[in-house]
Amino acid sequence: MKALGRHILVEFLNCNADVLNDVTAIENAMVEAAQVAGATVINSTFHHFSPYGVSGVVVIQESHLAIHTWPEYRYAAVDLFTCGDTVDPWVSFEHLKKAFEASYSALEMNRGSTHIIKKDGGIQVKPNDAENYDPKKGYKINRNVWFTDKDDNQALSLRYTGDVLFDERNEFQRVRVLDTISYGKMLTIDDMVMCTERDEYHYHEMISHPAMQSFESANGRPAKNVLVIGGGDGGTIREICKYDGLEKVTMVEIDEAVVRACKQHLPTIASAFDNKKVDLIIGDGIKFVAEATANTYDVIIVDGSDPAGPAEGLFTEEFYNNCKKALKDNGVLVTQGESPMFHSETFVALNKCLKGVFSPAQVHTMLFHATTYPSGMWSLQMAIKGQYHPVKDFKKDAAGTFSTTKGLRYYNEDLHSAAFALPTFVQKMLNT
Ligand code: SPD
Repeated sequence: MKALGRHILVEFLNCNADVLNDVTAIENAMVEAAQVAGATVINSTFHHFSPYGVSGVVVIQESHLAIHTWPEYRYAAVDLFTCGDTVDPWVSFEHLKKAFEASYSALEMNRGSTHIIKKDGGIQVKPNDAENYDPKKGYKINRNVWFTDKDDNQALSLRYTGDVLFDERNEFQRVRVLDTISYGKMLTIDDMVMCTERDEYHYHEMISHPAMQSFESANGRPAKNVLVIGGGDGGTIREICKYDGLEKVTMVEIDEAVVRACKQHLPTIASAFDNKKVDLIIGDGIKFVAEATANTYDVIIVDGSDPAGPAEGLFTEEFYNNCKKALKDNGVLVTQGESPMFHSETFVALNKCLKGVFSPAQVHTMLFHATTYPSGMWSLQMAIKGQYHPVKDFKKDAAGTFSTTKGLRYYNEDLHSAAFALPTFVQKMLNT
């Protein structure tokens, strides 16, 4: 039978009474229950009643999860409602059963059976997107599913088709590839956008070329030996392999699932893994740098995720001290620096950390447009193990020829210098 939604009504019995009276534990359990089932959480609100009991609801893109608890009876009434076929409410049920240490009885109902109700039967629903509406067939895309990259107060959402092309959890993180409506396929890690087909070149060109061009300007020769930490989607090594003078690029990615997902679903980004100059190491980049031979690399690029999970160690003084050691004299380091608007504390802390490891005069901040990262304003930090200045000493002509002949789409010789020009509020944040 076809229906608009699946509704599971659950009686959780003999639960852990303490858990049922703990509003934070219940909210966490309900949000996790939504996430493990693959739902996109929009919001949650929970309330503790005096002396006992908690009520709350988690609103998900695919509908909702709701609960009321009676700790004194060790009982919780739960309903799990999902629309579409991307989320299985029984996965949420299993999660909650464990969290409440409960026995149960449960009933599943199909809601809105399409034997009974008909689309467009009464009120005329106006299409909000004419291209997606066919008066005979209805909407071409009838799932309104959104992916949201957020912290507690800010978010960026992208609508996707509901198709999850890749979804794996491992000891490090959750890796997904989603099919977005306007940005092509998108790689996410732990519910954060890493890259999309449509705008990935902003990030990958900017994390690669200012550093590579600065190295060449400073040393009068192209970078030959490059190290990339992270970057498992392959976009950064794709850009580095555009340099004819390159001899070797070593890439150390901790999670082979990222490489596998991107080779399979994002081949235009993961296009350089077969290049003979690429040495891919699946391993811990932090350890790799700690053990690296001193004075080895011309350029080091830290293309990590945000500072949660395995990327946390990429934001420490120890890590950058090791990077500095592994760099040759006059070598260039660049690292993704988070956002002055979305992650302002990390942005400032990383800049301060690098200024301590190198010196304030050797650290330079760039901004660029990251249209699919929250706030859209993203930074890169460059540190130079030498006296070269990436704007004052920059050889513009060589960069211009390179960006034109290689068909770059974001980076060019003017943008190189412009990227280092910071808005006043950012200068103030960094005391520059
Ligand atoms: N918030 C996103 C920061 C992501 C940085 N790394 C992206 C990986 C692209 N190669």
